[in-house]
Amino acid sequence: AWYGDPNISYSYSGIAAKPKNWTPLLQNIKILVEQRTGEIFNGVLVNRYRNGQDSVSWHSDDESSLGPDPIIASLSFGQSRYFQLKHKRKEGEKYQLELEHGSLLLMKSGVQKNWLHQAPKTRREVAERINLTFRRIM
Ligand SMILES: O=C(O)CCC(=O)C(=O)O
Repeated sequence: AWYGDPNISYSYSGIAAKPKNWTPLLQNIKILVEQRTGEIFNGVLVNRYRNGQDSVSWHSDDESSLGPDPIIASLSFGQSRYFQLKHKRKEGEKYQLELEHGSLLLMKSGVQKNWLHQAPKTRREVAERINLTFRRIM
């Protein structure tokens, strides 16, 4: 689901999505994320991973509506899942993080331009996870 300020429009996975209105809870979380990161956001994409088969494969969040150098804050709840990064040009340069309940990952300047990321499937028996990615539509 995509939530945000009423005037923004964002296209992802080939879908042009008008945002749902901020809920009071999401608005409060957004303010806390802005205070913690020092960045300003106007939308949040909410993804639910029901089990280990729900995943997001390699991509960059580099749609033109996010501007030339998107800054993205990713907040995770529930089941820990792996988050992997690989450099677009430097063969073999890759990282894996475990995003735990309550973790906040900030993808800063240059990350979307130079790196791909994914939240891969797992064969482990895992519970549900919710991930919020705060974005700024330009
Ligand atoms: O769920 C995650 O940690 C990653 C989500 C993601 O890659 C995205 O929303 O672009």
